[in-house]
Amino acid sequence: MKRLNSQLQADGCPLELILLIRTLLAACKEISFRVSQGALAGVLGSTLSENVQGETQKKLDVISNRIILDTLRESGYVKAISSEEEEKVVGCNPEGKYLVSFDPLDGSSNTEINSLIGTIFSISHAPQWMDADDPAAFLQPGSQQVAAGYVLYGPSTMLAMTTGRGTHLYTLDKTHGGFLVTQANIQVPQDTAEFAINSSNQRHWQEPMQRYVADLLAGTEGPRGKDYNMRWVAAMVGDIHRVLCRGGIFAYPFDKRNPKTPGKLRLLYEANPMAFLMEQAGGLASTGNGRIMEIMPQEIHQRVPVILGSKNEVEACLEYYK
Ligand code: FDP
Repeated sequence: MKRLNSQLQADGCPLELILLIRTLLAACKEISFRVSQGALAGVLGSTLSENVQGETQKKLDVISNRIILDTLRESGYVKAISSEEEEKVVGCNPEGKYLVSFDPLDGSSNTEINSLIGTIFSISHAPQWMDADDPAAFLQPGSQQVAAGYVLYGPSTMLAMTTGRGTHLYTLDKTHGGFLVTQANIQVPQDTAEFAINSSNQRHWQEPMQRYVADLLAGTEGPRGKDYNMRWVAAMVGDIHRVLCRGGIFAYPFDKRNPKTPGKLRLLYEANPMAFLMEQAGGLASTGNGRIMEIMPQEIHQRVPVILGSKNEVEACLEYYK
């Protein structure tokens, strides 16, 4: 099986980006180990603090954030970091070529039940004329990403990653500590009969999403003419991994509750990297009103509505928004 390095070289990745990715993945391997220790290492449960999003931080959120921050800061490849768990941009090496955004532990409420969690990351070029701690450097559309992916801490530790030449799946071989390509150029099936959405928020959705999901639920008797199944891991990494592997549509749509947060998921370190992976695998990623990767961010913790997955199903959903 092909090793990570060979795949990145085959995809034409510059050396410094390869080194940065390997550094980031070294941090993820450490997180994978800590996560697998669970209660034995006393890492489960919550801290007494909240992050900038007003969410109670789990111990593993804090530990994972610290591992990635320290590893990237020491590497010298990174100019600045934006993390879900850091209110402000963290300036690193002023000469660093890259910006890294990440959610250190997505779906962290799943730690309590030993279920799927993961790290999501996005890498872009750092504008050289800006100060290392200038948040404006991160206000680039997702189409500017040079690499994006997630590491899923499940029964196997898996990596899904793209550098713009297809999306590849890797599995961590713990016998030698390397990621091996286990599925190159994965393609999301264009059609599906599976959807993922938190239905408890239904009353807060806009009318197009209400109609779309009602039609899915109507099954063979409804306008879509087939029965759909619903799956919800409650960790975006887990739900997106399923959609990548066997198709589906995942939505965390526009939510009318708070006009300042029209969606739950964060653009820089959740929506953009997942959109890049999905598009590189032949799928689509939209807010309902446009391509996610074309959004010009206004601030680093911006939230956006997300609809992504199998091409034909996302297109069918977007018809309701026209
Ligand atoms: P979590 O807050 O547990 O980190 O990132 C937000 C996220 O998980 C996503 O991974 C997940 O899809 C979503 O929130 C689930 O939230 P709800 O249970 O509120 O729907």
